Amino acid sequence: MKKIEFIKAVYKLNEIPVKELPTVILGGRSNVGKSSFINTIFYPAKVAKTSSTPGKTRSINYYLVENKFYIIDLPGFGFAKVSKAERDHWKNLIEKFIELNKNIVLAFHIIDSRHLPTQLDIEFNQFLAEKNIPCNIVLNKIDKLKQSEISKSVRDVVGIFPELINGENLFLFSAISGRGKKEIIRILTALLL
Ligand SMILES: Nc1nc2c(ncn2[C@@H]2O[C@H](COP(=O)(O)OP(=O)(O)O)[C@@H](O)[C@H]2O)c(=O)[nH]1
Ligand SMILES: [Mg+2]
Repeated sequence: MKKIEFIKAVYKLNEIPVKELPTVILGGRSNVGKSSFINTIFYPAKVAKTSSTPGKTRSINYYLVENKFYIIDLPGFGFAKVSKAERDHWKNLIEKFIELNKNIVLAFHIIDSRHLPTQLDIEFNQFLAEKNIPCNIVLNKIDKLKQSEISKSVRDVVGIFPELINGENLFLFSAISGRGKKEIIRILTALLL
């Protein structure tokens, strides 16, 4: 992956860029590591802003890769410290956006390997399945776990999402060690052909 450009931050559904290009979406809880994922995959370009303060990305961030496809960093869902009304607002916005966008070819759903998927993760996964959007689950922050804990995390997530097969639609990832980067790049490269 060479050329990536930040295109725009979208706050409302009528601000979506008009170019019809294949689109990859990136979803997950607030602070799970979506922006870090982009920076790791496209290193040395450091295009995405990361933050240790949860709940920062409040926009739909469009990146353009090699002028061929968009990759979109969605607002994080399920940050505990916001009101239910605000959580619902973001969940609705994300779902409407996905429904309106007919160019989505693939999703990466990022889940922190240290925690069980939440109800919102389950709902996001189901929503993508209903919309027939192929989804890869990325278990990240794997650098924080021992091997035995990694195995348990994989077992747990496969227990919740039985369609997952490690290495096929489930990937272990670390923005720190770069683990899993090759596999993700292989998937994205296929979109350039
Ligand atoms: N140890 C570790 N920390 C990570 C990893 N990915 C992200 N982080 C940290 O998690 C926090 C949130 O990351 P960010 O990418 O901003 O999350 P986002 O809200 O989902 O975009 C930051 O402090 C990152 O440095 C990872 O793979 N390993
Ligand atoms: Mg972010």
